[in-house]
Amino acid sequence: MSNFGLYEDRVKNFSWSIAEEELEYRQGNVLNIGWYCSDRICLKGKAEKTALIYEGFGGIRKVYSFNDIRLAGNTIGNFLRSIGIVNEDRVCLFMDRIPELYLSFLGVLKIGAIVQPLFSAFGEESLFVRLENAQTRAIITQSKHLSKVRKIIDKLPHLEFIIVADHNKSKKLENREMAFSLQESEPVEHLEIYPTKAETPSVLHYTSGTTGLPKGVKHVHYSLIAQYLTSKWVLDLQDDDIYWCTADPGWVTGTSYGIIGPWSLGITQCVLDSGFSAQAWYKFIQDNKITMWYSAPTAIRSLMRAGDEIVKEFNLSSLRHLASVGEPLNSEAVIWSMKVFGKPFHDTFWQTETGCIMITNFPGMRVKPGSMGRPFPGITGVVLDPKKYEPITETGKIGLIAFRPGWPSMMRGYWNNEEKYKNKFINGWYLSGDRSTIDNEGYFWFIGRDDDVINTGGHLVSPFEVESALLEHPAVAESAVVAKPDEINMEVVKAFITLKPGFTPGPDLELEIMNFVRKKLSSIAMPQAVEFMEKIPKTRSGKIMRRLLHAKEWGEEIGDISTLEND
Ligand code: 6R9
Repeated sequence: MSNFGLYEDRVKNFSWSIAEEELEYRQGNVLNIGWYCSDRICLKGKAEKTALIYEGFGGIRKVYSFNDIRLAGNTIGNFLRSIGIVNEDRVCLFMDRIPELYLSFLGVLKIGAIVQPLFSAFGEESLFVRLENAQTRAIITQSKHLSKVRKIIDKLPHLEFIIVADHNKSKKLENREMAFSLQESEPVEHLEIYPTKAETPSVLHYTSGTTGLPKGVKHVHYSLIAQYLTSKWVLDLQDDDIYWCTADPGWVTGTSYGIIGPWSLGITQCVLDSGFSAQAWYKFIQDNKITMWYSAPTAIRSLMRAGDEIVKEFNLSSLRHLASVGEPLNSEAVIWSMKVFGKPFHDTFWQTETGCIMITNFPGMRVKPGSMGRPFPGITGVVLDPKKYEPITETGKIGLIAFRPGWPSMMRGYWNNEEKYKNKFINGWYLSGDRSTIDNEGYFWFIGRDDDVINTGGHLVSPFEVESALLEHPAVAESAVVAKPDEINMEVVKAFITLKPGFTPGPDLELEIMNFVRKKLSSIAMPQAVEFMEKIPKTRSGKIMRRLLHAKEWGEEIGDISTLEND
């Protein structure tokens, strides 16, 4: 077989109608992701097949069949409808990775409302800007996260319903709060599915850019077509697989490939919601006989650091296929996985905006450690000259990764931000904002982002958002935030700060400032390092010169500083 195996055949004979036919979808018909992920699988004779295996803290384990998730989706959908939630209302899911999160996802979609999943680790400020931007009407959360919602509720007149999924009856609920218990509700056998069409909005994911507030990436139900086919062909999901996607649904990987892809294929999937440790992860794979594992480079690097010996304490022979996403997957990690698991992690490159995997090491194709692979069949991916915005034909030259729009799961817009959306396109290309080279066999080699966004452990953090949060601290006069190199997370957040008169730099203030950002935004966005400065370097027009600080952190050439403001 050639280096590319099945890949070239699939490229040659490709059409998205392959997925449409397999899903028995005809253009113009009703298309509802919630229905496809549960009701349809039951109708195909898999009602009793396990859909979800959940393990939480303290060894709690729950198992749901496809019929169980169908009923739960109906019950939640019915409840939301009963309180007045209608199609296209935004319903935020703000929960840890408990089963209710996954089941509510289906319920919201079934009634035609839009799901807005957010990390439960978010602090009140991160939560507020996203709920305000989306004008969210309802939020489903847990008691433990209620205090964060209560802090911002007065500033959110559109947020009419705060639904608590695990309410303890001895505690008093406040205005707009209500309890909803799935266990105590009568299961709803028949729910009228809202007749969503291909272009009806489905999921709203927030992602961070360099400037401005986070953007709401709008997806539609038609995204299913691409998420289904990429799950089948790239993640190689097969009927008897036990699949584990380690991503939180607050991140697009946790919805496209942690809910929609696998369930639309009728695959059994596992969720582990008990934090990270090499021991716990290997045990989870062993106990559940996981066959397909989709994870991220930071986790893989942490496992590498835990060492090879610990791997031998577990029986991981069930593993058949491995894949990774979110950050550059270094060649060492691929080589290590060959050594300890006997198979490589297959890198996949994509974005919240693309909704599905775009560039990948296709199963059967020769993996070149350190390369992201080649575009998924049907995807036209190129690197563009950064000045002319035309495809670079020379191999090995750095350009901007761009795609020809038109695949089913492409975002349909940024929520209420037409201008930012328009700026993502040029000469008929969608600009990813990343840089890469392409080698003589068409493999993409990631170089870096083309903006200042920080990718820490796979999470995108906007320097602007952290700078804004820092400015709210009483001691901070000015701040500039850049990425700092880190062995495990690749990048972490570093803040340069000038202080207001009367404040003295020191470790106590440093900790206080770090904690301040953690509470406001999240532990992910919290600066891992703080450096106090006399003056923040700025351009003559007053823009923070992050590039200069970044170069200093990474020991790189500083380049042109002619626009640097003088004293
Ligand atoms: C799915 C997801 C997108 C950004 C993307 C790029 C980085 C993703 C990558 C990768 C190198 C890979 N990224 N996959 N970098 N190699 N295989 O990650 O979505 O959170 O929107 O991030 O992540 O910079 O532009 P999102």
